[in-house]
Amino acid sequence: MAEDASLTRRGFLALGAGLAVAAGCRGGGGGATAAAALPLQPGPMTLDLAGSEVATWGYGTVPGPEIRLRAGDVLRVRLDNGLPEGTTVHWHGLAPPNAMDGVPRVTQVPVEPGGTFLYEFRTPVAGSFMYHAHVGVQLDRGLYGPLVVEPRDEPLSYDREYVLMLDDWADGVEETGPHTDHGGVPAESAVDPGPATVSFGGRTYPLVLVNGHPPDDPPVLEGRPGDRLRLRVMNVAADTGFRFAVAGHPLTVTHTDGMPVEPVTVDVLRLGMGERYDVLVELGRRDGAWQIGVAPEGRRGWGRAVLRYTGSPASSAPPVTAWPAELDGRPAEHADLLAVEPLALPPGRPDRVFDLTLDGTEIGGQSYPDADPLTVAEGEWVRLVLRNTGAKWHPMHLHGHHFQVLTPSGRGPVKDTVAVPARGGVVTFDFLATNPGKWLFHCHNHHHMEDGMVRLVRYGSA
Ligand SMILES: [Cu+2]
Repeated sequence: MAEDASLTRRGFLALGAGLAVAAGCRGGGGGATAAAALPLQPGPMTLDLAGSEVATWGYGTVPGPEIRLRAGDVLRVRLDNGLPEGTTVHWHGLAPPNAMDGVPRVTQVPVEPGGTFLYEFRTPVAGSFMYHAHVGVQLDRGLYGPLVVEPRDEPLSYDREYVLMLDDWADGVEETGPHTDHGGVPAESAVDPGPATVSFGGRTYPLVLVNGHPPDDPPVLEGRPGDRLRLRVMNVAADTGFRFAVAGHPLTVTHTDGMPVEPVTVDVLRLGMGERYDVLVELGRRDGAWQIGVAPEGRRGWGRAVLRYTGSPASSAPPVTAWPAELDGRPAEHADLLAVEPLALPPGRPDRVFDLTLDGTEIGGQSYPDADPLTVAEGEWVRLVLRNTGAKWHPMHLHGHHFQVLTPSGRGPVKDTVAVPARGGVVTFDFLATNPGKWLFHCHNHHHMEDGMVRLVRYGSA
């Protein structure tokens, strides 16, 4: 069971500004003030998957230590590379100065084994973010963690908060295939989603982990009757989109990719890789333990956590594969979501439009690094139209910017990663070119990215 998976709201306030705390991760971990650099130490480690030890790479725990700041604070992290190869850290969803973006060979030279690098930049925008390694296949191991920037004045009221990182996992269990008994769901009871109508990838991932835990050893979220919980749900998987629902409890979406939206209540979230949703969950006047189901899109497998009302017996746990009916219920669609703080777009039309077809792992007919940069000018209003002609969904992520998804309301959600549906799906978004540099625009399917599904957005002196 997960130890100390939450902090109460009061706990946050007591910690004050500028503290990094380890919450929702495995095996504790220390805190450090932001004034001193927080050490982040990637290296080989073992991860206990429900009693089965596997070798992996991580930042000491999986997920790595939570980094928590307040808006306007300076993030100061010293990367001490304990890996046998070069590495970098990317601050997914933040818009740092280009040199701090952590993209190897684009914004920095990878930090060599034994080397050190200081990441240091101000974090003016609040939200739920992630950090992860951005070299080769490192992200596919345990090299990721949550990064939360709290607003100076929190407009939401809630009693407890939990971060839930959803991951597809193969490290140390690959060779056993999907019928593993490594803390996963036994083959005979494996959850089969049926035909693959939605698919974000095609590799084999025997396990789905929630905060580093397989379904046989789920993290437990505690709450008292009447409590309001805030969940920050993050998909850090390499190759898997997920549906996420809590049995018996609707989800009120308050943020997409960290940016506020008008609250809307749904049954289920659908998260492509790199996407995050903040939701509020109202605990009723009841008790018991309720399944939090994490269903991979279009493939076998299953992840879960458990919501337990305080005082309910520890033995009250839902069966491992209990399927919340809400997983088949009403999802949050882009058209449902209204930005609270839309981009400050000028009147008129975009200064520049890129109309890009996603075909296989090409963007606009090109494959990185043999690809032209998308060159814009500083200050421009830029529009990207993405047309997916392939059979896989692609969660497209833009570094260094927040963009606004075009919806009929004219107030679509502000995001940094957006899933473009397969077989003719079209997504259009706008951003303001106010952060000069060389910025990656890529599919957050790790394998697609490695296969060249990347373009650069370039402006300024970069
Ligand atoms: Cu993709």
